[in-house]
Amino acid sequence: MRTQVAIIGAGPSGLLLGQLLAKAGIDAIILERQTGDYVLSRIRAGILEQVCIDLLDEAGVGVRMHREGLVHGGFEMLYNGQRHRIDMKGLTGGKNVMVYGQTELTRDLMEARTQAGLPTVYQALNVAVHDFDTQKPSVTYEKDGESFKIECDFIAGCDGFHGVCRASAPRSAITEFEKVYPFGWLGLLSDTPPVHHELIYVNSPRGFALCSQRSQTRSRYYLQVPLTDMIEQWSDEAFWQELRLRLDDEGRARLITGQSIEKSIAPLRSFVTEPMRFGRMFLAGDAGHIVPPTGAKGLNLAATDVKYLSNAIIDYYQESSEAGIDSYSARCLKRIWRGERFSWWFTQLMHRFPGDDAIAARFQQAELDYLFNSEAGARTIAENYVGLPLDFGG
Ligand code: RFL
Ligand code: PHB
Repeated sequence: MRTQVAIIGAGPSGLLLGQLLAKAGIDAIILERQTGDYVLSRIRAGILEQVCIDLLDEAGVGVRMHREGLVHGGFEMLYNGQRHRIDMKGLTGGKNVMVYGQTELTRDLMEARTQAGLPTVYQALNVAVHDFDTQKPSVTYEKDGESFKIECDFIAGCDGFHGVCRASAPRSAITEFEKVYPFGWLGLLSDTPPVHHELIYVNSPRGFALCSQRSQTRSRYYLQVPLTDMIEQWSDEAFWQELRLRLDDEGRARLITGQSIEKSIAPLRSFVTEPMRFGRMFLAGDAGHIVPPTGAKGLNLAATDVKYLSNAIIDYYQESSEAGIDSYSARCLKRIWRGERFSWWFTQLMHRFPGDDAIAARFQQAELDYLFNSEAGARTIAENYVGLPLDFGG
């Protein structure tokens, strides 16, 4: 088999890349280890930046998103029993974000791929990448007990944090930066109306909580929990009880609880790989970097990696130019580090850290006080939350 671009991973990064390349008439095959249903069952991101919305439109998969997604112009922060609204739209000259679940976005991309008759191999096992330091890379895999080889011009590693592509890069050529946080997020999805029409980020003495949503009838809530907690310890009732304790009176009065549809614990990590290109293999999305979810940046950074990569590959074929390929890694990393910094900062601000002393609590309090009472402070958080434009300066 031969293709121009072998894409490893059919998460949002791989599927979006496949779509953008197909629009430009470039062939790609996607190899995915799991089944399509499994990919759709992972409940993850919920917030799309404008840049990401624009990319989905460009890929031709934005129709349902615009119909069903909820546009948000602000969010609330709850601290010390008081709520403070960050007026994103007002503070950024009219920018919003969109509430639209990663599951839905992935489903839209999958359907567009199927409709266009583009090839995706699900349950591709033992995927291995070869010779990406030459002009003739290839990928091998097994499916239903048979072995296959794909020859290609480029390999796109869109295979997430536990994928094979980053792991196959020569150790001497790679630098990894990592910070693991001493807690996780316990998430619960339920078919209940959200407690508030906008998101609420909560810093309470019992730890962080987040009230998010997927629609006007579906809620997504998170609680900061110790890393040692097991999901079996958290009945739905225990979750709701703990959430109530972290909310304010208004939140407690309005909270509607119900049976969970999904419940899981995710660890929090900041992680960056440098570089993101190894010869003819590129990393994109979670394969190259992870942020703690507090800033809602992971999927958005993945989408912009994919945009830079698709432009670079299109320029290679259409303009015979390698300039985009050569600058891919540096271009992505500049944006990624900005997202990493914000996500780390917002995580530090909103969580209770084990072993924190009295002075750490006062620093947090003073910083929140600054954000709530200074327009410059509020604008800093708003500007970062709505995200950078695709071609940001500085
Ligand atoms: P994915 O989604 O992990 O997809 C990678 C795919 O590659 C496959 N794969 C392989 N296939 C073949 N062979 C192999 N050897 C393979 N190894 C792996 C996997 O099965 C998988 O299908 O990475 P991708 O596409 O880069 O997408 C990244 C996003 O999923 C991620 O950044 C976001 O979910 C992060 N995130 C959020 N991002 C936002 O922008 N806004 C949010 O509001 C937000 N909330 C979140 C989040 C992530 C969370 N968790 C669980 C970490 C909330 C949470 C709780
Ligand atoms: C979500 O809805 O899953 C979500 C929203 C905002 C975040 C993280 C996760 O910061």
